[in-house]
Amino acid sequence: MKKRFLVVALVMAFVVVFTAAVMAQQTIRIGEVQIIAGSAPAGGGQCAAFTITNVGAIPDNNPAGLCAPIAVSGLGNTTYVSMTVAANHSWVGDISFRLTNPSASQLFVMSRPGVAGPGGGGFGSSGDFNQNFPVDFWDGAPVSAEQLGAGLSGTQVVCQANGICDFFPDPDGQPGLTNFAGFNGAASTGNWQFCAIDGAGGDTGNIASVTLNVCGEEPPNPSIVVTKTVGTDPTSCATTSSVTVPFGSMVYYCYTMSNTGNVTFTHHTVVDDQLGTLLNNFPASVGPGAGAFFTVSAQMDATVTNVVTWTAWITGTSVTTAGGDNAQVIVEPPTDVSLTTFGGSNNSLLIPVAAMITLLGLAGLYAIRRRQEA
Ligand SMILES: [Ca+2]
Ligand SMILES: [Ca+2]
Ligand SMILES: [Ca+2]
Repeated sequence: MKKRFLVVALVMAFVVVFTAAVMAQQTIRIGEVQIIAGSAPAGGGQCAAFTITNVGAIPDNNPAGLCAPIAVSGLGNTTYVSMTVAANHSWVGDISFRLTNPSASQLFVMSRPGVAGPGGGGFGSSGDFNQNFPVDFWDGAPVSAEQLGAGLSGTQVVCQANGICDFFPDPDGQPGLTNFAGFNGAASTGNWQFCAIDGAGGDTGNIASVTLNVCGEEPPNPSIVVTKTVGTDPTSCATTSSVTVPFGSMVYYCYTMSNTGNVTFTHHTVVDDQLGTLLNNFPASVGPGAGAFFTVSAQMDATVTNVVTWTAWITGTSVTTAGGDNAQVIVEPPTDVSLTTFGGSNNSLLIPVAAMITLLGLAGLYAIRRRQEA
């Protein structure tokens, strides 16, 4: 009989201790996830034109050439480039155009049309450039830049005379890239450099304007800012990260995520080091500039600091990021530690503890009586 009672007493003691241990912060309810509206530029594709004008005279028969920067910004990594040049010159076969991107990759778009290769003999195409008839260079154009001015007389103007105004790049043996697509994938932001080089003495000219048409795409930049707050108002997301409350009070934690990157997150996992996993692979679309929040209510009987980690990602991809924050609840100790104070309206969760302790006491008394009877 003694043994059986001992087991009962041990179980009861365990229940009392366990109940007290989990009562430091009783999770009552996890609120619904709410989306915060907002918008910011996403990392999609976009294009823009960048023009320089009155570029200057091309030094005659000088390999240094006339060079000028073209500032490009706001497009991310390059996905497309084309170039339009408005020039004046009396012998196009003297001229080469070279384009260099911000990371120093270069493309000879045109290299002395009609002169075979660098250092080749002859004088090339004798036609003229006129700024009123600009020429376009782009990958996929119907005619090679090496054919620019081919067949024209020495006084005819390229594009005006034959209607051939579009050319694909042809470095004709010059070092570097072979087409505009060679720039793709590299950062477009920064100074590109355009150079016009005159490779033979005699005829001269200038560059009126150059336009770069650039398309780009921002690389994915997953980024979030996580804020954890706590307060006592059940109807709003608190603005404070620390709160002091009476023993046994209900508090309301608010977990907020702000999307500060350029991707749209689709799923979320939120783990609180004290309250456990609050959201697990939760589906919610949160775009750039938008956000999400939810609240969790908990009844407090001890001071505690919670640390949250919010992980957001795009399902099916490797795009993921995480952020964290903490919040503190300071619990004022009860003014009277006797059992009689546990019955207050704010302390309803402590009633089971009092009941357990009372039961344990009664059981003890019962055991003592049985021992005396034995
Ligand atoms: Ca050539
Ligand atoms: Ca000429
Ligand atoms: Ca010349």
